[in-house]
Amino acid sequence: MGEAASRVIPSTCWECSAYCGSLLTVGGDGRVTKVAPNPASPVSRGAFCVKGIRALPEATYQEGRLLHPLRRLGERGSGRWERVSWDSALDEMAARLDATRRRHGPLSLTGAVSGAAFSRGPVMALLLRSLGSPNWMINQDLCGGCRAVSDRVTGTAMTGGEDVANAACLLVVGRNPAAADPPQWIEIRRAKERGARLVVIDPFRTQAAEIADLWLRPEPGTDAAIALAMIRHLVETGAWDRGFVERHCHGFDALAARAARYTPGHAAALTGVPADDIERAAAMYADGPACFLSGHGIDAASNGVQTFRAFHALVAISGNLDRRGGNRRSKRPPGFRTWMDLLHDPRFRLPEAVANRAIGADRYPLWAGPLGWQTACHNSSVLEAMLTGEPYPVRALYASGVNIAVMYPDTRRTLAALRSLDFLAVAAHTMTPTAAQADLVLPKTTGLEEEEVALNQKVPCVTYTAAAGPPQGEARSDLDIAVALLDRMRALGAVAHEFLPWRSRDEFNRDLLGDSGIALEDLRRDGFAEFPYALGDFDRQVFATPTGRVELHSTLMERFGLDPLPDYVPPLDRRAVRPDGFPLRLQTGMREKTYHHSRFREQAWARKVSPDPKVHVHPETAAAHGVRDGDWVSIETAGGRGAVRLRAAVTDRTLPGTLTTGVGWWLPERPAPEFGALEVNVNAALSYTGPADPATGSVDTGSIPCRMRPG
Ligand SMILES: Nc1nc2c(c(=O)[nH]1)N[C@H]1C(S)=C(S)[C@@H](COP(=O)(O)OP(=O)(O)OC[C@H]3O[C@@H](n4cnc5c(=O)[nH]c(N)nc54)[C@H](O)[C@@H]3O)O[C@H]1N2
Ligand SMILES: Nc1nc2c(c(=O)[nH]1)N[C@H]1C(S)=C(S)[C@@H](COP(=O)(O)OP(=O)(O)OC[C@H]3O[C@@H](n4cnc5c(=O)[nH]c(N)nc54)[C@H](O)[C@@H]3O)O[C@H]1N2
Ligand code: SF4
Ligand SMILES: [Mo]
Repeated sequence: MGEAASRVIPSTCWECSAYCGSLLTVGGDGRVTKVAPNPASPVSRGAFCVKGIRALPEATYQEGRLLHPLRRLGERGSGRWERVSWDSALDEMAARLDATRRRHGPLSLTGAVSGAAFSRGPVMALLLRSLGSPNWMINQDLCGGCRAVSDRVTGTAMTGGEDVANAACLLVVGRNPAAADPPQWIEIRRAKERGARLVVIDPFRTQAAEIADLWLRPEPGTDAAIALAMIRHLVETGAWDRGFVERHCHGFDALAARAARYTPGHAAALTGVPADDIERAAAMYADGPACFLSGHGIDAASNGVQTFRAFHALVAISGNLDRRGGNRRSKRPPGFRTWMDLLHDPRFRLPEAVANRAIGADRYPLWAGPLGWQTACHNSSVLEAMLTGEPYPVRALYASGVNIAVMYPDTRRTLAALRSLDFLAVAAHTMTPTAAQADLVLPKTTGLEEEEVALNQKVPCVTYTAAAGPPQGEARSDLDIAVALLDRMRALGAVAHEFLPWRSRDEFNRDLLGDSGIALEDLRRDGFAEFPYALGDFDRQVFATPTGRVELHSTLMERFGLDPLPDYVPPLDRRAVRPDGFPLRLQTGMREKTYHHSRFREQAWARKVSPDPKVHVHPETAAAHGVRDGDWVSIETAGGRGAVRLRAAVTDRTLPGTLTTGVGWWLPERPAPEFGALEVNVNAALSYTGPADPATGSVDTGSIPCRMRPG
């Protein structure tokens, strides 16, 4: 073990989508003794956070980590388990999935994973497709799905490519980088120091808002009106890029006509932001190069795609697309395959008739099924199928790397759906409220134990995560589990297609690298590989839309009966007559520095830093409700199925009448199987069946009418 045998290897943290470069000190026994930032990483340039330094090693080496497969004893959720071998776990999983397939058909099998931002996304999708099912659930309807679909139909292909370092103006909308993306937060402050102007649009006074040159504070969910008024301003003042628009955009006149309705006065009335400030924001943005940074605050909403369409159109007509200091389009080394490519690869395509039956593909074709962004299905509809058998039965689920019982809205409904299944397997690191409902729990490798190769969206480079040492206990990677499971399914005659051709992670990663000229060995040595790229190469890297142009007027949206032009769609709490008794409005999802969603709630240091689920309440609202700072309060939403108990933080950072909270709370020390997830988890109070974005099927995680009482 001795110190003498220690070595330092470059890697990449994958605990969040910042993908910081790291340096791992590994002892002779393969244990990581230290995680430090890698100053050479072009992605993070030496930035890092406590989750990478502290939470990841603790998640890997902590007592209480799941180290062996577990098989349920007694009733589902009874909390009684027996340790079994991998062979017996996989034999049972194969037999149970096969029995379900024989009884209800292959479409009754489904998977759940976070999405194609990690290799486990395509692995899950291709595993299910190999078994003949197009159904796999992703988190993204609740995360970045609206911006992704807008980006795709508009043809901007720019999510992630913010060139903060070279921008003269930064437009930060619905994003809280100080908590959610430490490297980006450092970059923003650096840009500000060198004189870049910062415009922040956020109803909450974030750290970014505090240092902004101009802070617009809209009523939640009304941002599209600001974007359209900014477009109008650019059109009126001639500050749009005529050359780019004429050569590369489709539908400018129609957009201009739509935006003409959004005079500063009208937008001010809709958003609560003074008309002068909207005009000032537009003028500052027009004086570019300007970079648009967006986040969850305007995503995951029933008007999310339209809001993003307005901002994406603004980026395009101002000439900031794929321009130095603007928003870079996604770049790649020729010959490199991304995880997303695997999802759309003709080699791995299900027969059309099967693919089209993905749950939700009929209602949300731009989201679910073969034409959808990630070809996944529509989660809430899948839960409904589990509960009702409509449109067809979904009877077995394999969930990996997601804690859906906590992270999907309407916890009671999700738990009921999980309990109704004939078979549930969950791969996880700890016994979560999701894993606690399983028939089989499979121990998963962590980000210190798996080798991963990824195309970075923020900085044009390929990043590398090292398998620093052997997995603890018997933990296995998603690919290893899938390969071993498919071997057994094949022996049972249950494999419909050979869509998972890789036997090992090494083979998989080398296939991604393809003939890009980047070797796995180079990545192992450096932890990343930058590659050359060109900006503004519009003739070579074409716009992937039906017209081959940036579609300000979207022909795809039109084809599917959706409004082809961006517009302001009122947020949920303004759309209908407000239901009686819900006078306040709830915003969820505020990120905390210590936690990644529902992760790390078992770690003592993190609980010490952030012991309780907080809700920010404006002093006037608190006084009107008899609530003092630090009091526990109970919150219910219109359309929700239960209350959540949170601790009030009284502050004027939030708007009067707007309650702002985080997400992901559960208490591992509380009794199984819910571990407090019905009490302190905000999703216990939300609905997953309310109004949904017509393109993505996303429900609102903000702008939700609610009420609060002390206690
Ligand atoms: N520490 C930590 N970091 C994380 C995560 C984590 O759990 N913990 N999660 C990661 C993941 S998966 C994601 S998706 C990202 C999310 O990270 P971000 O995209 O930065 O999202 P949030 O941190 O939720 O910040 C959203 C901001 O939008 C504001 N907002 C809310 N409603 C509105 C609105 O209607 N209009 C406008 N303009 N603003 C609004 C909120 O006040 C808040 O400041 O963070 C990633 N990083
Ligand atoms: N109301 C509301 N709901 C939300 C949100 C919100 O703002 N408001 N945010 C949404 C967003 S943006 C997102 S991204 C989702 C997040 O939803 P999830 O992805 O379900 O959230 P996590 O807590 O990160 O769950 C990850 C689980 O996977 C395990 N895990 C961690 N790392 C690995 C790994 O490397 N491999 C595997 N196999 N497992 C791993 C962890 O043990 C943990 O239990 O939640 C969404 N839900
Ligand atoms: S911000 Fe923290 S958790 Fe996210 S990748 Fe960087 S070190 Fe890891
Ligand atoms: Mo997310």
